Amino acid sequence: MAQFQEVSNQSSLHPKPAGYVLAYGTAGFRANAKHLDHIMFRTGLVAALCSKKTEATVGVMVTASHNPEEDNGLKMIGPMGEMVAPTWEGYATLLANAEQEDLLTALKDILEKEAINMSQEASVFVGKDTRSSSASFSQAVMDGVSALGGRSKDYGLVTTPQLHYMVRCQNTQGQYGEATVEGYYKKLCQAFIHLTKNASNCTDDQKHLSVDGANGVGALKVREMESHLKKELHLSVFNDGTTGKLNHQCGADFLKVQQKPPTGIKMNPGDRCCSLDGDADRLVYYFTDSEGQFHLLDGDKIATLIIIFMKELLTQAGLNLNIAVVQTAYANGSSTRYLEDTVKITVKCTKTGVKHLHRAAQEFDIAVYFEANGHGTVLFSEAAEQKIQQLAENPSINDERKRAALLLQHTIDVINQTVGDGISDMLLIEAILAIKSMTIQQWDAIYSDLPNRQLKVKVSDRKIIVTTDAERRAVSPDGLQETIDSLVKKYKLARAFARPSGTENIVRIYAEAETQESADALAHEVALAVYNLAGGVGGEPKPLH
Ligand code: NG1
Ligand code: ZN
Repeated sequence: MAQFQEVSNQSSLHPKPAGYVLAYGTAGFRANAKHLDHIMFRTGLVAALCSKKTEATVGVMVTASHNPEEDNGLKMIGPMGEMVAPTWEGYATLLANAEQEDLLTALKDILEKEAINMSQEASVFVGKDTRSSSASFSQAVMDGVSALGGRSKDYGLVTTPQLHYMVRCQNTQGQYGEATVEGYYKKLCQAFIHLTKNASNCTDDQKHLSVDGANGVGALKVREMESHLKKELHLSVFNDGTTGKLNHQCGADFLKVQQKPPTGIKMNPGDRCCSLDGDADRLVYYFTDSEGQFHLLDGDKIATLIIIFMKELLTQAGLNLNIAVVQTAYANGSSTRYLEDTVKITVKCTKTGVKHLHRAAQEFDIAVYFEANGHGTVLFSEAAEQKIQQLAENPSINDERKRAALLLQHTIDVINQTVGDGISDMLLIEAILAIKSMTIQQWDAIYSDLPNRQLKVKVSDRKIIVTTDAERRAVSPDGLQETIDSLVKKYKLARAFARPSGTENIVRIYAEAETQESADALAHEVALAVYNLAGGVGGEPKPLH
């Protein structure tokens, strides 16, 4: 076939370094940019096949999110704007690792397995972040698509969630919105303006928000969006990439891990601030108090604020829907306790990785899912959306129910349901705070986080650690869980677990306890147990104090 000749010719321009192996992980491919050209081209091939198979547009976003500027990677997007199914992740890994001379055979294997009709058209949306390597990489993806006769649409610089949104809009024939960046701003900002229209006496001060753009694409997009907000929200963008380095001492991941403010931002005590990450799919909020103490409002606090708001609206609307919060083992114990005991809401815990949360959230009428690191969104079932719409259009309901139904409708529109979206989440939070006349301090005070600590341990093979119960318990190696259990017993309000990372070659340790000293000591003791029982390499973990 002529197409195979084309693949062969083109792939020699994107050669694979012999022996180089990389798997499509929790968040797609991610590695130092110098190894990735062939992976970009080959994922272009996979995306074209996926599009032919599903007879729909799919997407490829070139980004390494919160990783350093020197890294890059990509994420594939399925027809409804979701992350692609595991089968396609597997094919991406297969093609990425096929040696140059085996590429065509590997490709034909996939064609056969999936019974793909090669005369079917392929359409792939491509986007990129601001990394210096991203321009040539997105071209390499498009080369892969065209080698199989597919068409690409190059969205250029966009956030990851914006590209997810475009794919969903395209495949729903515009029902979800218009598949342009302008269409995205219009939908979200109009919903934001509707939501805040009746917010009682919101002062200019309350309308002001400082945004740390992580020196990435989010900063550019927040700026682009601002005019659509019609002065209903005043955004000061810091770390916009003009001087600073991507994700360097700034961005959501830096804040969550370091528990301190980013550099490059002007913060007065009490100012409401937020940070996006390098591709703007994560968001965290923060402020410093009058004593100079830093307060971080992470994904757990965001989920709590949103679910309280949703629950209140549903009660006012008189709608009885099945709602929940979905978290991972990293969710602060205080948040889980507060949600279950005080808000009285179902809390589900899944494995780490957004695709697990997303899938779990689909089981409810409305579910708010967030990783503690600030990646998350809200999902509405079709039935829930319909009930809300019917209610909003019902002429015989009272004003309170009507108002609540309308607010729920606008809430649906401000949210990007395809994937966690830092910019959309930011608009939703700003709207909730305005509607509830709530300050960031009041939001922070809803519950107090338990002190916690995360550590990394290097081991020779992290797969030795096998977990169960949403990664909260280790079933192997022998004796590890028993050791962790006995260590946890030594401290008050304590919890700890160890799990192999899906994105780095390390084991992650998490511990929380009543005091920071206890959390630190427990994390260190668990790290030591992992080091000793699971084949630690390098120096033994040192105590933190
Ligand atoms: P791993 O490396 O599997 O822990 C990390 C994050 C995840 C998720 C992925 C993808 C933590 C503890 N883990 O996964 O939440 O965001 O990266 O980016 O933050
Ligand atoms: Zn990201």
